[in-house]
Amino acid sequence: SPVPIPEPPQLPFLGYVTGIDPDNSVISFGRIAENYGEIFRARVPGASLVWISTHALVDEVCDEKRFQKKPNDVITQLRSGLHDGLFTATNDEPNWGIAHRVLMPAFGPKGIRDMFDEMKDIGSQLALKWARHGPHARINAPEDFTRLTLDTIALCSMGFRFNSFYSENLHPFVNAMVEFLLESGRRTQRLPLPSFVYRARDKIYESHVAVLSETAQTVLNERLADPDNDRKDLLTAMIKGRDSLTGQKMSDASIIDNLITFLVAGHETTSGMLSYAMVLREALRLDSPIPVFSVSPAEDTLLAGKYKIHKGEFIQCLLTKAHLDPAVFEDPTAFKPERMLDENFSKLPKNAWKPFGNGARACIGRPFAMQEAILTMAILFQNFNFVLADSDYELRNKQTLTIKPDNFFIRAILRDNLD
Ligand code: MNH
Repeated sequence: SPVPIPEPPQLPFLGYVTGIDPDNSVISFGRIAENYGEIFRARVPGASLVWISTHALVDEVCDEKRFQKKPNDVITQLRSGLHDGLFTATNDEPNWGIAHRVLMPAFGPKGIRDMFDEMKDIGSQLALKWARHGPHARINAPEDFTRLTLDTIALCSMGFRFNSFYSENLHPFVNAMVEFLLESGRRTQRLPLPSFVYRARDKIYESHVAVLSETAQTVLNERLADPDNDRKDLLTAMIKGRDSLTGQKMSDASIIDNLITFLVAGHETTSGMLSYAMVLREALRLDSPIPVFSVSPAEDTLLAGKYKIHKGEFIQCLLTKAHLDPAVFEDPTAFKPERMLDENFSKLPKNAWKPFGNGARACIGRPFAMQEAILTMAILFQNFNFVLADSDYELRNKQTLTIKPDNFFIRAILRDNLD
């Protein structure tokens, strides 16, 4: 029989808005989870969220017959720039299916292998920069990894060079994207005040969105004007590909949405993973760059046979907790890469490691991200030894939209490769 889902007390009208740190909402919800256990319900203005924190519950909601992705508040905000692109689309929007079927082959083993040389090109730029800075320079690792991942996804997916390692001033797209992501996050935490209060912010937000779409439109136009270009990249796949189900081509608007989607979804995440890493799977378990994914039941249902969840309600899979479930991981907060060696990894219980989300709506860029990260790690460890720039540094996480280490500086010492 149903048992009530615990619900922290809330202020009238404002939901939890005032109790949640808008710059660190995931950490705030994580704290609530520590007090309330495997499940709690939180009402925010206009929505009811059920937060789950154990492997068993996450495993249950990964059953796509009962639960499907439902874009949460943050993802819904991102639609002002990304519309019905792959990441932000709802399951029933036709452009999701079309883009998914057109792009899946391009993200297959051959497509990703063909990107190797261009990934190496950007990785070498990073290594050269660190080598020339010398062993004493304080390197802001997350920042340089962000240059790397942004340049890599832009070059590999659309043949566009941001040249972030060489330019004094980054391309306007970069600032527009960063501000767009930050403000999208802040918009989810807005107080229910009259809209004029936010008008100035909204105007700036719209100008950033315009820069994103104008840049993508320019990249598309240049490619269309250059029919002899024989690059086999994601942009070509989108221009030439046909949906295997309907025979349709992707519309220009959908191509632009997905170009921006790749730049957005493809750089912060991978850069976060690299910043935490040595050893990628364990880094993703302890610090998932996307720490929450959201699903929703198609019908009223009982979770664990006892928690009543209503149709349409959000279920927030809180990976910052579920990835630390002691029922699955011994000594769960310890960094033990050996637990992710292939022979152990393949024995993990189903759905115990979900940094790339679930099912049909899981990350399409996973093989891209893993090849890029492994290649970069190889280049870096072949050439450098690393030390913390601040020997007493303790890891703190900072949330933008994704999670990255805060204030994390390293020094890169060239290895003597002659012996
Ligand atoms: Mn990625 C979806 C994590 C790298 C493009 N990505 C997702 C989801 C997670 C995720 C989690 C599911 C979100 C949800 O359920 O709402 N992604 C990552 C991580 C990395 C990453 C942890 C790196 C590490 N992602 C990349 C890269 C690209 C990319 C690189 C592009 C090349 N991701 C996407 C797209 C989607 C997605 C596109 C949406 C897929 C879909 O729903 O069809």
